[in-house]
Amino acid sequence: MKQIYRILILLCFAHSLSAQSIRKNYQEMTNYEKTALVNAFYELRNGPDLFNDLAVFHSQYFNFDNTIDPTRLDLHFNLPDEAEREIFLAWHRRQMFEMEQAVQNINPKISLAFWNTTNDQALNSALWDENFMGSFNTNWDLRRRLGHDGPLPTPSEVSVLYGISNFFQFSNEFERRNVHRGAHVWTGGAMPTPLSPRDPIFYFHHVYADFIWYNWEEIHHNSAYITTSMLRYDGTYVFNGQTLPLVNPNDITDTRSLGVFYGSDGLAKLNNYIVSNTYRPEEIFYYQYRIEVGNNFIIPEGANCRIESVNEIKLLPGFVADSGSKFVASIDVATTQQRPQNKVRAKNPYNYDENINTAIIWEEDNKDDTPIIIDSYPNPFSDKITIKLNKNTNCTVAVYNMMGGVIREEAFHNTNTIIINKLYGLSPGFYVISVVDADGKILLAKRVIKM
Ligand SMILES: [Cu+2]
Repeated sequence: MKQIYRILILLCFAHSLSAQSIRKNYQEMTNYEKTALVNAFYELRNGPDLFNDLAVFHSQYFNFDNTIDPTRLDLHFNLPDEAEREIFLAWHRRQMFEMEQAVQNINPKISLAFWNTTNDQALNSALWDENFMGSFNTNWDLRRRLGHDGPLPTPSEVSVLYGISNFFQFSNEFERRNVHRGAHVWTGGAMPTPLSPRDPIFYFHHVYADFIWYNWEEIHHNSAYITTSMLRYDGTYVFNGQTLPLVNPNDITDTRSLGVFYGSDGLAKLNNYIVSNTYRPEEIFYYQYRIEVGNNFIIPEGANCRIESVNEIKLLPGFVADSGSKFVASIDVATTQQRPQNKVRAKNPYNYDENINTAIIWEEDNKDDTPIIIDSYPNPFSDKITIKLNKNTNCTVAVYNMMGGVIREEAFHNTNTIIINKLYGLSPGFYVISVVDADGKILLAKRVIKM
């Protein structure tokens, strides 16, 4: 097979095309990137207002306890008992991507960035500078109360998450405890409410959550969902005259499928990726520190890719630019020198709605070790139902008909796999199964259908 490497190392000063992204800690952004991102956020609120649209959607589908309306889908807290509806990490990943695309439509040189909440906890952190995230508080009426209702997470709480090998268990612990919850309650104002996506800091927080998932997936390689579509990204939702595509959460468990990479501590590794120009006519990967490209990073014939750094780009074995592709690697000094003008930061307060701007009742961060359901199937069922738990447990399983009558009750001892057999005699229709542990705590209450 003949391969021709076309590599140009250029010095250049001005760009106008569009980007994919290398995301990083905001502390690794250049001044150019910081100002450009703030400008883009202000620009977005001039309409169509994606901040408000994402926030209102997020609040409308925030969470419905299955006792309120078991048929209604929602974004949060589906684990442990509704694993078949779980979408928390994937939905927020796609939400970050939607915001990043909107930002890049304004300025293709910039990406979203993250706030490492485990080591950046000072009230006077550069994060909250008037020139960075600070000005939004008054201009958009966010009513932050930094540090009031903390705490932020510790590094060891993140390590604990990396140590969990089961995906649903990881996701559940992540969502309910400090690593996710901390930034919401610590920031205050809109952030602990279902309208949290109104605050730009929400995106810095959820990009950090996405980075943690990205790292977890690099370790465990087993993120997987039961459902195959997601609210908003189900092929029917229209924003600004465009129907958003259907997204199977299993298709985005690797950020590369969205053209997204993460850099940290001065190094970004681009690998196992085929440039497709799916979202952008030219894919730009920008990171001001060292970029290493290789290990199956492929630019096929007809594809168009640019890699930019301020310091160093290293092409490693496994980097392929095919004949007929276009590839430019450039060391760009302009971005460090030119700070774009601050755009006018117009006041643009949200309508403050007491009903929605009420803090969520966040799950207590109790370190209990209650067993959780990691799978229950099939649903619909014909003759048996299997329920898998993350650990051995003593529990009681009951099957009810829709009138509340007990059809079956069975105790299980020291097992992590519960099989309820011989259900073929039941007439077709709806039933409810419950699993209650030895302390009387409900582990599962779920509506099932008999075929
Ligand atoms: Cu959320």
